[in-house]
Amino acid sequence: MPSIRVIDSHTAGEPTRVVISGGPSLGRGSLGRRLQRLAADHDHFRSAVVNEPRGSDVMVGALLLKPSDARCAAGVIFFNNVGYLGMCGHGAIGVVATLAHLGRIEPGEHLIETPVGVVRATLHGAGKVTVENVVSFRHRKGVVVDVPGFGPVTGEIAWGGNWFFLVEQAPFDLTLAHRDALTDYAWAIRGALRAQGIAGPEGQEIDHVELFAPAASPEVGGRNFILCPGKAYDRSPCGTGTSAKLACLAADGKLAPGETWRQQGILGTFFEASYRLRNGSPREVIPSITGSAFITSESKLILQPGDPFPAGIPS
Ligand code: PYC
Repeated sequence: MPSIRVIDSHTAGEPTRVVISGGPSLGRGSLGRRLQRLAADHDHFRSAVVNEPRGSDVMVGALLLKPSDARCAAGVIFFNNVGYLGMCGHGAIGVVATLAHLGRIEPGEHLIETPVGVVRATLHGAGKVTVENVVSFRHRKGVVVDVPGFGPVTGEIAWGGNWFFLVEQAPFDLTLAHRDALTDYAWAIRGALRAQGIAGPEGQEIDHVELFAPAASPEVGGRNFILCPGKAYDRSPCGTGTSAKLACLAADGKLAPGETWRQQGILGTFFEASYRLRNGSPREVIPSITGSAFITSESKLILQPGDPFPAGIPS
């Protein structure tokens, strides 16, 4: 009977399920190549791990793999209820905390290989981790999308390891009480971006929408609400979304290299973030995101013969 060993954690409220054994054999090669094989030949595995009845829409999966780059402590492919993520900030923090929980790494610096590049992670201890993310940049600003039911909405398109449409204001307060209205609004924006052909520089779909509200106190940079591609909202301030925000702030000269930005998420939890320049120009930044992950369970997922949902219930 196939069984899959997993360790669950949450980072600032957002869950990560790390698969430590029982994953499909993906052969050798870059993580990008192995991600293609996972998606093409084993997508049922993704769905079995994160979708109901074993998971939920909000769960982000992280398949631990042998890295192709020998400098790295681990390779990882992130996935969610509908597909695959290039990078995942809260997930990377969860992976590092999980490797520490397993006794595979000690506090200090470690490299983690992802399909979109190698990221540097520093384990400070007690689940607190800083992830130096992939190069992030703003692609366009002042982009107007006509959103059915809401009218024109202006935003920025930025890459932070995933593609984001960042909107400075929302017609509802960014509080948990408004999560359904915020979800509907962000989902309408996402649909309008797609329908109007607004995409990344090589036609990439903008599949994350990030809404902002002004900071409630001077030590907070801002509060956000992020809708992920499978219509689940990020419970954390979102590592890649915070990276995309840093890229926009840097491009506008609103945050200096090394300066701290405290990003608050919809649950009120924080990531601390800063950036360094990649090539001396604020057009490309290397963000660092610090947050804490907490282990919530160690378990074995079972795919029993006769189970009508061995591949989960598609989201
Ligand atoms: O933290 O980067 C992140 C993330 C992406 C999707 C959910 N969380």
